[in-house]
Order: sequence, then structure tokens, then C-alpha cells
Amino acid sequence: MARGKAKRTAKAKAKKTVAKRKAKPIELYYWPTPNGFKISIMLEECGLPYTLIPVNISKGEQFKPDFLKISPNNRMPAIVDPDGPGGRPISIFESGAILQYLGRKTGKFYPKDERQRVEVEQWLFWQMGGVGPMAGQVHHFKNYAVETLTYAINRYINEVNRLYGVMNLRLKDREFIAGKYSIADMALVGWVNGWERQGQDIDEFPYLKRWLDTMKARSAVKRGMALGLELRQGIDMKDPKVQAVLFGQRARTA
Ligand SMILES: N[C@@H](CCC(=O)N[C@@H](CS)C(=O)NCC(=O)O)C(=O)O
Repeated sequence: MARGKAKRTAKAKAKKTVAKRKAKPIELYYWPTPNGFKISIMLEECGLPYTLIPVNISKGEQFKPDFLKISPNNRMPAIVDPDGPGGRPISIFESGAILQYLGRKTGKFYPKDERQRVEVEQWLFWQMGGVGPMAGQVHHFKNYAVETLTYAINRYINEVNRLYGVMNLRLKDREFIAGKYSIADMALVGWVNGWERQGQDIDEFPYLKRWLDTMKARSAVKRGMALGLELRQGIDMKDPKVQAVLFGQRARTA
């Protein structure tokens, strides 16, 4: 085959492959909560095609054997990327790991430069180990627990207050938590947006408030945080059936 023609054929083939790749949506195992929003926001920001697979955690769908194969910790979010490394499917659980994967895959919102990457990772892990779990405990003891445990409520409200203070100071002289907009901001926004339910007053934290407004004005963030909200309508977290599924879980042996 003539060289020019061979080149053109190779180019056309490559184009076809790209088109094929684009056509394979990422499967998003999801329920509309702050942890779920992290991934819907990232997918929206990157313009990646995805299919929504609801995991109704109030009904125990997180314990379905097929889901546990993807997410052995019986928690959403999780993803399956049919076009993973080497062109083979990959499944990922843990929202932080998913954000990093999507950041590496797309080259977006997760800088390659080591210093900038470390900045992002510090704040991403700070969210994963701090803001998420602590705000989650406030939600539990303040809003869901059938017993009122003042000590527990105050302990977690205070810890979230401390964390918001850290974030507020950090944002005093930078627009986003790691400087430039990144996956760390996406990990935080769904949680900070719940400040009222967490017994906080956002006016105490002017820089954090400014950041939250900036975040919520982004159209991908709006779309990400609106995804599937209708699914959880009418679910009462104090319903004993829901509480039996979600609270008091203990080790499973199989
Ligand atoms: N560290 C996990 C936490 C995920 C998580 O806690 N997900 C909750 C909803 S926000 C869940 O799936 N709960 C189901 C259950 O408690 O059984 C992550 O960031 O992905």
C-alpha cells in the first residue's frame, strides 16, 4: 500500500477507535449524597459519558452480591470504566480513588506536576479522613439518631467547626483549596453545602462562603449535585426499616 494511503488508513482507524472509546460510557454506581456528588461533579466537569446505576442504600442495594464485587465495603460511589487501562474494564470504589483515577485518565483537575499534585492530594485526603467522616457523624447524631446524645452531637459539631476554620483560613488568599480548581474542591463541595444541617453558621467563615458560592455557580457542579435527587424523595431516615439497613451494621462473614 502506498505510504500516504497507509498513513490515511491508520489515521482513520485511530479516529474510529477514539470514536468507539467515546461511545463507551462509564457506569456510575450512585446515590445522591455528598460522596456520590463528588463523582457526578467530576464526570460532568470532564464531559465524560456515563450511565447512572442507582444504588438505593436505604433499601440495602449496597449489599447485592454483584455490587459487592465492585465495592466490597458496601458503600457507593463506585464506577466501572469499560475502557480502563490496557483497554480493559476496571472497577473502582472509594470516592477519592475514583477522583484520582478520573483525573489521571482525563488529565483534568489533577495536575501532573509533583508539587501541585501533592497540594491537591493533601486536601483531598484531608476531606476523605476529616470533613467527610466528621460531618457524617454530625448528620448521624444530630439528624438521624433516635436518641439525643448531646455529648456526641457537640463533639462532632465542634470538630466540623474546627475543620471549617482550617478551610476558611486556607481560602483567605487563594480561590480554590489547592490553588487551582481541582478534584479536592469537588470532594468538598457536597459536604460544605450541608453546613446548616451540620450545626454551622457559614457567616462565621467568609472565605469559605465565597468559595462555596463560586463552586455552586459552576454549571457542572449544579448538574452533579442535582443528579438523581428525585430518587431519594420521600425516604425517611428515621424510618425503622431504613435505620435497620443503614445503622448498626456489623461484620459479614460471607
Ligand atoms: N469512604 C467512602 C464513603 C462512602 C460512603 O460512606 N457512602 C455511603 C453513602 S454517603 C454509603 O454508601 N452508605 C451505605 C451504607 O452505609 O451501607 C467513599 O468516600 O467512597
